Amino acid sequence: MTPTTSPVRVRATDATGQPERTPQLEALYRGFEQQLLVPLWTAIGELMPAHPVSQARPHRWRWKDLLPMAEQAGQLVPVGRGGERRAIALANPGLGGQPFATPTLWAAIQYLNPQEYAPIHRHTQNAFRFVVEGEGVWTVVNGDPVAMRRGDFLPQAGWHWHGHHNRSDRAMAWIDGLDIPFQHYTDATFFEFGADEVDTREAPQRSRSERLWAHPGLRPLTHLQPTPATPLLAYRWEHTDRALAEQLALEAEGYSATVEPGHAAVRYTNPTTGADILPTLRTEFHRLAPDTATAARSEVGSSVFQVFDGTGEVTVGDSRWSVERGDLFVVPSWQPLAFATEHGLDLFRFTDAPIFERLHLHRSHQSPQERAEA
Ligand code: GTQ
Ligand code: FE2
Repeated sequence: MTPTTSPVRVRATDATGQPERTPQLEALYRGFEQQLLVPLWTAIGELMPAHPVSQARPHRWRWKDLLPMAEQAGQLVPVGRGGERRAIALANPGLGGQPFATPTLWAAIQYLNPQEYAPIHRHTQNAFRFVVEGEGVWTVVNGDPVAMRRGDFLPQAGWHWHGHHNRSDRAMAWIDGLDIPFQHYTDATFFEFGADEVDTREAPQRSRSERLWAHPGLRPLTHLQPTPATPLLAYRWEHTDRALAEQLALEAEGYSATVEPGHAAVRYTNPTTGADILPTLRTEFHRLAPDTATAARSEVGSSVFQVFDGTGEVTVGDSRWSVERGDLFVVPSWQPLAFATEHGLDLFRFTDAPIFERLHLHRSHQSPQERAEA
């Protein structure tokens, strides 16, 4: 084939790699737009930064602002079929008003009045509840009623039927964590309605799942197949609390049992695999002893924390907040996170780390700098 144009000398680009905007180039760019095309050289800075730069921003929500609004919703908004849940989601200020705490994680406060039901449904989204105060609600997962009390962590795998029932004469609030944003972006979601009422004629303190699985290190021989989500539906506060107290006690006795000085931590795991409780969600509990400061750490993937007890200072990137019981805050991908506490701090954490680990995209970095000032 004979070339119809003679070879051109491409003009030099500027410091950001952009060619000089000649009239011909402007016409080409308009053509790209009309044909729905985008050249890499104008987009590469945002698409391929040197390290993760999240649209999500560090943000803190105070429990003392959230809880009264949930109570008001309890007065004004019924729970029933269609709306499904009286759950109010944290909307990250960097994510355009969507009800997403981070690009992958949903975090909400849910509220049930005395004797109220949240009807049964199921969805592919993985979920859990964590209780910072109160009791009296049973969450019924595939027909197994699970009591919810302060400090309990209650995972609930995708596609399991579930509804909630407040059997007490006091309202109860708790937090929900789900992978709603991740499944939304990736078009992976399915949903089905179940029964309108939640059967809690039987409402034991211990669920059937705990009777089968909550015996440390003991696997029922009837259940030797690994399952992708944990079969244990409640991780009770007494166990979490004791595990953390013992880590700190061992450290004080001269055995190094903490992740760093004064910082005890546990991960909730699936007893059939030892891995994370749910395929897309990691959950942990961290306890900082009084007068502890942690080193700044960055990680690929995002986290949501809820303060369970105590007070302290949290630094996430350029943000710094004082936090107290019930407060929630988000840590976007690769933003350095550090804590300092004078009186001690108990923190519940959930993250999307299993997604990144499975895809071999996980990285972390501990800042070589001094620990934060206590
Ligand atoms: O309790 O089943 O916060 O399906 C969001 C979606 C809670 C729940 C949420 C849900 C639920
Ligand atoms: Fe649900």
